[in-house]
Amino acid sequence: MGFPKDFVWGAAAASYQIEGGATDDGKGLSVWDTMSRWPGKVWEGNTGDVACDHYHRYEEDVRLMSEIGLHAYRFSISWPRVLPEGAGAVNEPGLEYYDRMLDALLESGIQPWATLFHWDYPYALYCRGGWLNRDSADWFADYAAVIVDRLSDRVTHWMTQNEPQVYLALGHQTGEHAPGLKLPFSDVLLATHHSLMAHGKAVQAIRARAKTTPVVGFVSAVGVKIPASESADDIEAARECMFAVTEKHVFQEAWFSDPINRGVYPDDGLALFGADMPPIRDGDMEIISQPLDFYALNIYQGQNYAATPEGGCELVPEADGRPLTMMNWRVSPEALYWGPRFLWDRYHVPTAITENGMANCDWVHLDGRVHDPQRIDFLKRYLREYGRAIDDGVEALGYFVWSILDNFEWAFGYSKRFGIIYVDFGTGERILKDSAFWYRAVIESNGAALSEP
Ligand code: GCO
Repeated sequence: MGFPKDFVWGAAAASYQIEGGATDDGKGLSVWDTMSRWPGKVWEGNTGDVACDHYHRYEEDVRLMSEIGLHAYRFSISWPRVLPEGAGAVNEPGLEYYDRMLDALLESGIQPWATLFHWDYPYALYCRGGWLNRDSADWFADYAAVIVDRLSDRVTHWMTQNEPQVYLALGHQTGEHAPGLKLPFSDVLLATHHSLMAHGKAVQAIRARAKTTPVVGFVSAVGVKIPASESADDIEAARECMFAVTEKHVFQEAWFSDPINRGVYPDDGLALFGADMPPIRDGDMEIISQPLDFYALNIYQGQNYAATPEGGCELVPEADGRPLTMMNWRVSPEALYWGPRFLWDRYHVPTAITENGMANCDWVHLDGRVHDPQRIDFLKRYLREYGRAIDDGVEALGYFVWSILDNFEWAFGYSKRFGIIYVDFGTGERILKDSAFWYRAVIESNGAALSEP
């Protein structure tokens, strides 16, 4: 299996999920700070107030990353930590925190991959209409400029937004995620349009201001449609389904990937959404479709699709008792072949897997260790499939396990453990899980260890 020589092996996390320090040193509130306090929104009323306390323990965490041998660490910046009101005055201590964290990474030879926005939207901007306000695209670009001016001497790899599908569909349509809104679909489409424009304007800001040549990507939550067999008919059916827009929500790949990579909204979606579509002004689509250096894929699972006799595609009924993770997500390794493959075939933009992993039933065993054989098996199966995609010509920059640490899993609070490092949320103690040691061997061998049974 040929992982390229310069393939980047990393792990990922996001600000609200690990930092804590929710009101420290002048940080403003995010919509997750506020919504996590609403009764019944998050499991057992958990909040990110302390989380992994990474804000105070980042040095220890960087040491652990270095023990695992990570080449790179994907993190996100808390927008309200840097701009407490979302726009305007800069909170210098917030920037100093990211300075210190980056310096620690670089001293350990770990390359930072920075995500500008991973869902902790400034509450003050939400009060000004948030993503419904057309100015939100400029607010984001201005924030991007502050970050790039300060950090781009040390950061080269940038991602604008993480999975806007999720905060738009779950945060603005179903209300499960912050800001907890249940808006009419026309408003969801309007917010989505502004969020896409924010992405494009941030790419422009990064390219215009970066002090070192930037490598820029957009992070998509990819629901993969896996061909039920490798017959040409099933492959083409799954491909068609993967990019079809057939339902009235925005959690559909092509609704983002076509505007971003091709500068157009897909025709089937436009026809289906009809009068709910917001007005699109001249120049908007050009802003959205800034050329990218990579398309970043968060892939956890896929479903099998087969060709129908009429030439369409259909979901293959799922087997009872199929393997599921603690999120009840399918163990479906081929998603890491077909997801990158279909996206590469369609857009020819290099891929990176910026999240992949599983919630496991982890605890500290009697011997004081955390044994997580399911996670090792899961990651091995998925990584073999990404290796196969690379062998078949998909260009690939790197792979990031989600997550470096157990953390605040949004509406599920601390009830789900995704880390390769165990965190005791009472004491803050960290323990490397077996999967962390296994991953070290994978990294050291540049993937050769994946062939071991
Ligand atoms: C996402 C987010 C992460 C999650 C992870 C597990 O993909 O939903 O980027 O923040 O924690 O994916 O659900």
